[in-house]
Amino acid sequence: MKKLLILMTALTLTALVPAAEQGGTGERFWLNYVKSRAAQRLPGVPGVYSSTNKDKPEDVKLPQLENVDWSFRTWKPDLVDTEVLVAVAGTGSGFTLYVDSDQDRDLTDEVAHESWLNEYSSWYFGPAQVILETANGPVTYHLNMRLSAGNRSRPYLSLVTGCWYEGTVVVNGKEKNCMIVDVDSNGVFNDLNPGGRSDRIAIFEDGTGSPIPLTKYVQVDGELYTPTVARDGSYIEIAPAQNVPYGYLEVSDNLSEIIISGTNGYFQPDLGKERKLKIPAGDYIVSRWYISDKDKTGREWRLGRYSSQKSVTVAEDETSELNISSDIYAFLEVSRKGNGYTFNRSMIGADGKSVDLRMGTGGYPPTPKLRFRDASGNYDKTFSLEYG
Ligand SMILES: [Ca+2]
Ligand SMILES: [Ca+2]
Repeated sequence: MKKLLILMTALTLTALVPAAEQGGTGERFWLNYVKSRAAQRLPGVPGVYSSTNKDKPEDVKLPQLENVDWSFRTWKPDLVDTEVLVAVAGTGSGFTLYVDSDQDRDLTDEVAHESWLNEYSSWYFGPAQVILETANGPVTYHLNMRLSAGNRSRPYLSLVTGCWYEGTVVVNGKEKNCMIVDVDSNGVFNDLNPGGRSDRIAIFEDGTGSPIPLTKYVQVDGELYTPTVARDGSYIEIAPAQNVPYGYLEVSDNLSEIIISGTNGYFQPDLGKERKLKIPAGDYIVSRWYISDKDKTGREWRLGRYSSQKSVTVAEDETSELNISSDIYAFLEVSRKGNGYTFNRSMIGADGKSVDLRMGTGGYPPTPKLRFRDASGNYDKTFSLEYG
C-alpha cells in the first residue's frame, strides 16, 4: 500500500507541474530500471579501488560469524545524505560481502553476497541492491563490487554502478532506444562535469548504443535536442534545441577523425562529408584525433592520440580552426643501468606530447633498429627495440 501511495503522489505532482518547468516543450519518457553485472563494463565506467578499513565503525551490528577477518568500506551516493556501509568477511579461502542496503547500521538483516567469479586475486560480486530514501520516496540502486586481495589483510574494494535506465523515446516522430548510465557511480544519473566525468546517454535505433557523455545538447539524426534527465534516472525529456548560439569549427584537411566534447555537446563528425562544423559555441576538448596518410609505396599510416586533452574554443557566429600538425619526432632516451645502458624510443608530436603511430588499420610498424659503431669501425652491431 505504501508503494502505491508513493506512485500516486508522484503522478499527481507530475500533472501539477506546468510544462515550462519540465524543460520547455520536452516530452517526458519514463525509462525502465535494469540491474546487471555488465554495467561495470560500459564505456566510461572506471574501476575505482579504495582500500578497506580494519576498524569496525561504531554502532554497527555484524552477523555472528566464527573465524572471520572483517574489513569495511563506505559508499556515499550523492542522491541522499546517508552512507552505505559494505563489510567484507574474509574466511581465509574467500570472501563474503554484506551491504547495509537500508542504511540502518545493522548487517544482520542483510543478504550474504557470494562472489560469482574469482580470477587473478579478484573476486566479483553483485549487483547488490540498496534502497535510498530520497525526499520523493525510496529509490532502488544496484552496485557491482570487485574485491582485489593482493594484500589479504586489507583488501581493496571497487564499488561501481550495477544498473542503468533504458526505454523507448520518440524523437522527431521516430521511435528510438534510450539508455542512461551513472558512470561515476554516485546514484545520480544527470551529472554534467565539464572536463570531468559526465554521466552518459545513448539514443539509438537498433542493436546496442554506445553511451556518450551527457551534455547540454545531444545530436539525433543530425539535429540538436535538449535532454533533461531525472536526477534518479527514471525519466528523460527531449525537446528540440532552441536559440542555440552556433559557431563554426574548421578542421584541417589532414585530419581523418576527431571527437570533440564539452559542456555543450559531444561530436564525432563525418570528416569525409564536412570540414566546417556548425556546433554550439563553447569550450571543447579534442578528446581523440588521428591523421591517416599513405607513404610512397602506398602503405597507410595512422598518427594520432586517443586520449588527447587539446582544447579549442568556438565563439558564437565565429569560425575557429582546428589544425594538428603531422610532424613527429623520434625521441631517444638513454640511461645507464649498472654496467649497461637502456635505450627507450618514443614518438613526439609538434606539441611535445607523445603520439601513437600505427600502420594500416592499427598494427604496430616493425620494431625500430639501433646501430652501434665505434670510430674505428671494428665494433658494428645492430639491435632491435621491442614494444611494451
Ligand atoms: Ca541493514
Ligand atoms: Ca552520476
